[in-house]
Amino acid sequence: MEKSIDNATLSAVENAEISGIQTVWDRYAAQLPQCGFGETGLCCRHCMQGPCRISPFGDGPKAGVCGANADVMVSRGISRAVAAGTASHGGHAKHMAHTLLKSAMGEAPDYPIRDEAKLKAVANRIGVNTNKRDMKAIAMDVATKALEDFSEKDSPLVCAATTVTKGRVDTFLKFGVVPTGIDSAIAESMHRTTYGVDSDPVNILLGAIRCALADYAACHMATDIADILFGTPTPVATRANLGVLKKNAVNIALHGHNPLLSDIVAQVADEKGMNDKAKAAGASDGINVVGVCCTGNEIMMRHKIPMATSSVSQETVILTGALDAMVVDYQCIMPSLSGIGECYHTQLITTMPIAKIPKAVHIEFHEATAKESARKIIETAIEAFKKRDPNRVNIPDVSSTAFAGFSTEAIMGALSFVNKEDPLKPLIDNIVAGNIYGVCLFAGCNTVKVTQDANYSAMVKELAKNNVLILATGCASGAFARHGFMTPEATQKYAGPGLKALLNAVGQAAGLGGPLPLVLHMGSCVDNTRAADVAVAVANKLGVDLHMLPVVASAPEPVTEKAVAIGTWAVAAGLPTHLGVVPPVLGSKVVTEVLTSAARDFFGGYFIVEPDPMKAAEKLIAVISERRKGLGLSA
Ligand code: NFS
Ligand code: SF4
Repeated sequence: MEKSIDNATLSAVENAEISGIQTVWDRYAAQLPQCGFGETGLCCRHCMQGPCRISPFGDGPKAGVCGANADVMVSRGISRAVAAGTASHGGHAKHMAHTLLKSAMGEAPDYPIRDEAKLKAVANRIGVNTNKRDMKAIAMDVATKALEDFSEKDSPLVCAATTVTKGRVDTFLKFGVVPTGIDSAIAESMHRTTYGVDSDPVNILLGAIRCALADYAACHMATDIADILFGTPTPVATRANLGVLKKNAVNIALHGHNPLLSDIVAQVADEKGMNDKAKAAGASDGINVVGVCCTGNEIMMRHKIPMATSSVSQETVILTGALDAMVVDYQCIMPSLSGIGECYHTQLITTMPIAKIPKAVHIEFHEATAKESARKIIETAIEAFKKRDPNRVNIPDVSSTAFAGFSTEAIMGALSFVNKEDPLKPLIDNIVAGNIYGVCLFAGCNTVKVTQDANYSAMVKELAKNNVLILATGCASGAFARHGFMTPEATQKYAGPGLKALLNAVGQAAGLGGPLPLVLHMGSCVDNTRAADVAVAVANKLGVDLHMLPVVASAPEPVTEKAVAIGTWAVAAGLPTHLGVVPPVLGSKVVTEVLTSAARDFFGGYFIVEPDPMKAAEKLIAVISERRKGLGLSA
């Protein structure tokens, strides 16, 4: 199998091979064949009588020592993955909410309220009085309400209940999956999946859905507060891929997730004093900040910072020999980075107390002194730059233009150029007329198990040709950005006639002088809720619920437990959700059946597992067609 279809990735990996450096692909090869028990979800280590395993082929024992059968093992495993994903997004969101609170109390001077309109909108939505109150008072109440969403309450989470359709709330109530606390939902999932608690696979899966809805609340909160503190994204043009590194600059990559770190480093990197220091060290182009993974998406949208790469190819940024510091916060950061950094002059800098990596320099990041920490980080990068070996610099000359920053507000803003009074009308009219056949949200990671970007690239072309409007978040955004799919040229090249006409009309009306890009970059993984917001607005306007819309989701190359949590809430939200990698559930007929079929009777959404990208696109188009028929539209 080819490692990637991205020439920059391939060139960097070749550098690694020449230098005898192991990358993620070598370590994957060393793991093969991977364990069939684990791959099918049929191993359990939840107690010390284990490990227990059940053969997926039906030979050998049919249950673990305690009697847990295949269905119990698999459902518990997937439920714990959802809980871990929710804990990740929850941790991120809580960090944001604490910072908003500190900002309101005057304890985080580097985090002013940047978007007062968003603050007011969120406040009004969650029931905080905004009438004649000052911003800090409103922010204090918003942060407090957000933090209350973490522990158990006697009411549904405000961040979820106020952002979905009435129909969804009713469905969630009917099946008893309304979470009443983000942290308590995670705790409950851990409890019910531990030794000797829940042994009913369907009940366990309903628990997983409840937890996934807590994940949705956390994601929505993280996005809302990021916009309040750093500004709601608006479309910007920037570039993506390893070619954005500069030979004559101090190159700093910001990798991880939370804009609390990356946004401040991006701001400080613009300071004249910092750039003068870099120049004094011999970097004639000053400081060049680039992004990796989701925090890269955050600063791409808000600061036009170019995206170096994402996800599975994160090591390649170091392999260019031109990266002076890799600065990380948390999540999706391979521990291998420190070893690879050591093969070069690259300084790995950890910043969060919960995410240290041996041999990295740890510069702890505190909200109270954020810019001070950011300066220290940049100075450390400048020191590392002095040790760079110019002979080992090999930056692939590969990068693409990428338009980013299509927040819900930005999309509505663009549509309002077409119809000021009723911005959704042009979108809905075009869906009804069939010019827009449906909508697909691409999300999730790149995985070593699939040729990097191959699924994204094949699927987007097929869907766009069939007039499906494409939205993207997370490392899906990264993939599309690197391959030039986030450009007006891609619209001209790949969009079907109806889609092209709409993207053109909106782009022209918005004064872009051309069409909107083929793929609309909606942000990081927590920003999947931005896409959900658009779907909810359309559903409300049409007076239908989400499970009736011709809207689908796809994670063609998923990796993380966060992706499992997001996929699960997408299904609960009523979306047919494609996965391009088989999750560890095949060991249980019951779980496989519930996730791919029965879930539909409960929530309208379900998983479509299809590793072949062309077949996956066909299946999604068929689903869209079916839903159009359901709404009485041309199919
Ligand atoms: Ni989402 Fe984003 Fe990327 Fe996957 Fe990781 S960075 S939060 S989990 S790998 S898309
Ligand atoms: Fe084995 Fe049951 Fe313990 Fe799991 S919980 S390790 S199946 S005995």
